[in-house]
Formats: sequence, C-alpha cells, structure tokens
Amino acid sequence: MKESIQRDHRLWYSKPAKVWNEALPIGNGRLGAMIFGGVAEERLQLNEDSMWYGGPRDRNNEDALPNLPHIRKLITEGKLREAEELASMTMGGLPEAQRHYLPLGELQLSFGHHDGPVEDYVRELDLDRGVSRVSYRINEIRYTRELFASYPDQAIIIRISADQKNAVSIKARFNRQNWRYLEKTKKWEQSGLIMRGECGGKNGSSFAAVLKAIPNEGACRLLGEYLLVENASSVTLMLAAGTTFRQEDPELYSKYHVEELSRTPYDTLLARHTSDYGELYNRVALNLTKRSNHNDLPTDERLEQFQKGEDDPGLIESYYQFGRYLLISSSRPGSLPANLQGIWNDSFTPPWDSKFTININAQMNYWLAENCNLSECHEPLFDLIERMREPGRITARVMYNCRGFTAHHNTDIWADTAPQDTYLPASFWPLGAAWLCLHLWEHYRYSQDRLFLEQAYETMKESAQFLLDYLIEDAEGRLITCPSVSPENSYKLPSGEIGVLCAGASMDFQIIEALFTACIRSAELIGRDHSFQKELGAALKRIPKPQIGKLGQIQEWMEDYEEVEPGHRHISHLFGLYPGELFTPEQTPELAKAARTTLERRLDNGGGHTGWSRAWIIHFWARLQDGQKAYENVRALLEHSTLPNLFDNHPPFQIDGNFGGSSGIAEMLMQSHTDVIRLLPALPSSWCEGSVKGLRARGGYTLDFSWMMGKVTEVTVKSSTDGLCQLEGPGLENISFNAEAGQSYTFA
Ligand code: FUC
Repeated sequence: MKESIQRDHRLWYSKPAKVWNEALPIGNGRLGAMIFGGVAEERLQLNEDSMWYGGPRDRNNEDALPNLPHIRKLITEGKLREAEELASMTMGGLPEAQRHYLPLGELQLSFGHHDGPVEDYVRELDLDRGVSRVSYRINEIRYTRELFASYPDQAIIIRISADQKNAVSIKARFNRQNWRYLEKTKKWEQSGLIMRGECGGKNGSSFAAVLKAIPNEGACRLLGEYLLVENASSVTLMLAAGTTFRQEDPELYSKYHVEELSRTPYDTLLARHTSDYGELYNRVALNLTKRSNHNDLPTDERLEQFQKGEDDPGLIESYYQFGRYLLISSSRPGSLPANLQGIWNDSFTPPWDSKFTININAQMNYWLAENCNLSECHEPLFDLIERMREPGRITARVMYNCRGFTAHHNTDIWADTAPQDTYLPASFWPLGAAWLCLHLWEHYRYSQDRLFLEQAYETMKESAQFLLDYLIEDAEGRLITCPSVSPENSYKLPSGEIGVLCAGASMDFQIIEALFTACIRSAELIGRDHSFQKELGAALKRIPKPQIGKLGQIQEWMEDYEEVEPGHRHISHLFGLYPGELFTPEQTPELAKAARTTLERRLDNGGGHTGWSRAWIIHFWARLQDGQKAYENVRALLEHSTLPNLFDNHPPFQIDGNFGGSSGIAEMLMQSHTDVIRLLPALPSSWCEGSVKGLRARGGYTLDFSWMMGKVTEVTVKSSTDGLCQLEGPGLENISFNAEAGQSYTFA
C-alpha cells in the first residue's frame, strides 16, 4: 500500500493563554503540566498523578446488610421514597466521600531583557513529536522555549534559548496556592530548588518536587525562594517529583533522579523522548481530506470557524490525534489510570474530585486504547482493577454478604469500592467492577495474549461470582439486580411515585450478559472451571432479556416505566449497542431499530449536552451504521463541547469526551465486534476520500486502508495470530482468508 500522507498535526496559537482552558497540556502518564506560554512570565501548572488528599479507609457501612432485605421489599412494593430513605442511611459510605485528586503546584518563570514589543509570537503543541514550544522576538532577539514530559526519563524538561549569546536570564520559583497548605521550598546546592510537603489528611502521602537548572554559559544563584539564571546562552530546567504513594523518600528520589539526568545532554533527552513517544503515536495516521488541513490558522480561530459551520476534516484529524496524544500523556505503564481530567487539574477541590467515575467516564477514557493502537496505555486501568479486588471483596461481603468483588459508581487512588456520595441516582449501583472487568476481556480480544487472559480470568470470575450471589429471584423466577439504578435517570411508577432505586435496570442485565459470556469464553479458551461455566450459562438463561417498550424504544428498566428525563445525558440502556454488542443491525435488527428510537428520543429531548454523552452518541450512530448522524454528533462535540485548547468541556473540562471523540471517529471507520471486520461502516459524505493506517481490530489484526468516493480502494491486514479473517466494506467483495501470524495481506 502506498504510504499515506503524514500530515503535521499541531495545536498552535498566536497569543499566550489567558486562562487554564487555553493552556496546553504535556504529560508522561505520571507527571503533567499545563503551559500558559506567557512572554515575560511563564506559568506551568504542575501535576503528579499520586497527589491525592488522605490515605486509604474502610468506608463500608455495616448497616447495609441487615437492612438489605427490607430495602428490597420496599422497592418491590413500589414504596420508593421509603426504600430510598433507608438506603441513604444504611448503604452510604462512612464517610460518604472517597479521596480527591490535588495539584502539585506551579513553576513560575520570569524572564529578563524582556522590555520591548513582542513580535512573531507562536505557542504550539506538536502532536507529532509530543513537544510544546513557545517562540517570539523582542529587540531582534528570538527566544525559544521547548517543553516536554519524558516517560523514559520520568521528568519534565524545559529548554530556554535565544539566538544571541548570553541573552537568557530567568528567575524561577515554585508556588502552591501561595503556601496556604502543608508545604515549603528550600534551596538545593547552587542551582536547584526543592518543594516538599504533605498532601494532607490522615495517612496522606508526602510529596516533593525538585528543579535544577543547567545553564550553557552564564551563572546560577539562589536568593530566597528564587533560582536565578543570569546571562546564559541557553538553560535546561529539569523537574522531577514524586510522593510516598510510590517512593519511600520522594525528595531523595527526585534529587537523585535529577542529578542523574543532569549528566545527559539536552539533545539526548529530547531524542529519547521523541523516540519513545513516536513509537506509540506514529502507529496510527489518519487522513480525512486531500485538501489543505488549514494548519495555517491558529487552532482557536480554526475551532471558531468550525463552530460557525465550516467543514474542516483536517481539524477532525487533529482532534482525533489529540485524543491519542492525551492518552499517551496521561496513562502509561506504572502510572495511575487517566482520571476525569487525565492528570491535568489546577483545583484543590476539583469537580467530582477528579477521580474515577466508573458508571461510564473511566471506561470511556479507555475506549480508544485498543482500536487506536495504544494497548500499553490500557495497563494502568488493569492495575487499578487488580487493586480493587481486595477492597471490593470486603465491600461485597460487608454490604451484601456476597462472594467475589464489587465496586459502585466511583473509585479513587486507594481503589475504594464503597459507595460514593448519597446521591441516589448514582451511588447504590454495584456494577462498577463488572463493567471495568470487560476491559480485561477486550484487551485479550485485541491482543490475543493468552497469558494475560489466564490472569485476567481470575479477576473477571471474581466479579461474576459477586453477581451470581447478588442476583435475586423475582416472582416470575427471573434473576434480577436489586437494589440498583439506571445511571443516573429517574422513573415514574403508575402510582405517580418518582424514584431512582429499582429492581432490574436494563443496563445491569446487559453488563451481566457481557461479563458472564466473556467468562464462559475465557474459561473455554484456557480450559478451566467447567462447572462454573455451567453455572454462568444457567444464570444467563434466567436474566431478563432486553425489552422493547411502548414507544418502540429499548426499555431502560425491567418494567416499561416512564423516564422522568427523556433527554438524560446517560443512555445506559444502550450499553448493548456500545460498548456492548447485543444490538446489531445484522443479528438483532429489531433491537437495533429500537435502539435507534431510544437514541432519537434522547436527542429530541435535548440529550448529548455533556461532552462525554455526545461522544457516546457518536458510537451509537456508528454502530447503527449511520455515518451522517455520527458525523453530526462529531460536529456537535466540537461545536458545543470543546474548549480553545481542544480539551473536552463537560462543562467544566472533563477528558472523557476527548477520548470518546477519538474512539468514536475510529468506530466510524472500522468495527470488529462481530465475526467480520467492517471497513467504513459509518462514513459521512464529507470524508468521502481518505486513508487510515494502523487501526487495530479484534482477533490480533492491524489494518491500513484507503478509500475514494466512499469505497475502499486498498486494504492491508497484518496479522499477529493464525485464524480466519473476514473483511467487508463498500467496494470490497466479501473477503475471507486464513491469516497466519506475522503475515501481511493486501487487497486492492
Ligand atoms: C457522572 C455524570 C456526570 C459527570 C460525572 C463525573 O456522574 O453523570 O455528568 O460526568 O460522572
């Protein structure tokens, strides 16, 4: 196949960021910074992923279990208010909140010789290299700042240079909310600063950040809390940080680390970073247009043009790659998973604690990991799931007297599994771990990694064990969940009573169906647990099947209740359309039609008003193979839910919409959830010509393909396993062949 055009993808601006939502993110999974790009003053808002308030706690409410039968009875009798009152007191976590994520602080830089008019200012984030740059001229001197967060070297590196000798003078200091918390700075030898402190709370972590300057010519001094570099030709600043979550002594670790790095030339650090980053990023190239991709326009202006209705497939390419950039920057092996804000957070009390919401948001963060060829970036989520097993076993036993492990709609750095908040539409929903476990299965399906599956199976099995015990028999002999919720919608009983706690939310059954089926498949593949397979199979037969309601929609609850908010942002009952695969136009056309009705009804009533909700909707339309509708929602995501720095706007900033946006775009171009890999299942007319390289399909395949006038012109499949490979797509005869591991197959 011809090499597809590799385009420049960058975000760029002709002025500094005034506010955080205009600043540009860098990160290495663990360390992150938002770069404002000011001229005389630069501000780097810093994060380290393990900076969380407080230590681990057992928050399980022991009053849950003795009251569980009564809560169930009240729900069955339709006494929703009473059930909810009792549940809020007996099931709520003690205390009701999990831990929250905190900023590391700020690095402030001010520059000397900067009193003159500024010319040729550019601030950019080069997605192709994972490097940010600020450049301008003052008094005929060009100043350049280059910044990146290196994964191999575990540090943030800043290089400041000028095109005249000895023109670089800077003053640097740390800051953290003007020192109102438990921290201080101190000097370190002649050219370094240390900030150290406590994250706060009982058993909370301690942290340290260390900065060192390595000037080329010129000199360094320390005065008060400032590090001064005077008359250098260039200077490299290195920043390392850590907390006691990982290091016994984060100050010692950071000092030692920076000392080591300072012996490595800047160019080597940069080369190590770009090669590490490029290895992940360059796996996928996407071209949606042959026209210029308008990179001559600053990104904020370009976004505004788009928002006024301009067609700009090049911007969508950049938005797609930005999502991949953000995952590479916020989720790398050894880091925590990307939280609600990835790693980028400047607030000491962030929205929803900037933690892990597991009734959609954390999962959506990882929808792009496999199909967009960033499988390694999925690992931090698997580590967290592993850590949730022990607390989740306690929650399962203490609250419900069940085996296995469970989690509710949130978790935090300590893998807390007890309910979060006493927010009835969300809190008492014990399916969080089950949904997360499906990510383990997906990783296997894409990678075909048998060893991984052997370990993951035990985790999936434990989560299924919980559900086997949690399910109760209803009057008709069906196995149902109770109490539960359909995140986070309310329903109306025929009596007029409104409530949220329910028996049998449709989403629960769809998740259970997916998990039990995945467990059975896994156990067959690795030859384990014959009788457990049978037990799961028997339970599956007794779980309510998806129902079509009076409006022709997929029912959100087991009964055809009226939804209180028909335009609700959650569309939980379409789990079976995406990420599940229970509703497909080919195999279950009636359910697919009902899913369409559900979707239309949500949208007619104002649905999709948060970024992540809109991103989910893109997937739904893609799975329904409606390219135009999918595209309308891609547009809506950029038009209504995207900030000037291309961050997703819930509002406020929440990263799931970025990740979901990228994954949705990939889902429009290729799908592999059935036996057949389907190319261009939902191609809109404005992307009628294009090419993509490096998308991953289930079964261990990597695909490159191009198309013209909506028809596939060439496709190459690289296979990492032996097996039957089937392809379909416009312009292709149905292709079916026995692929061999390590081989490549091209069809034109
Ligand atoms: C869920 C959503 C909200 C928000 C929060 C973090 O509760 O319903 O919209 O995304 O998570």
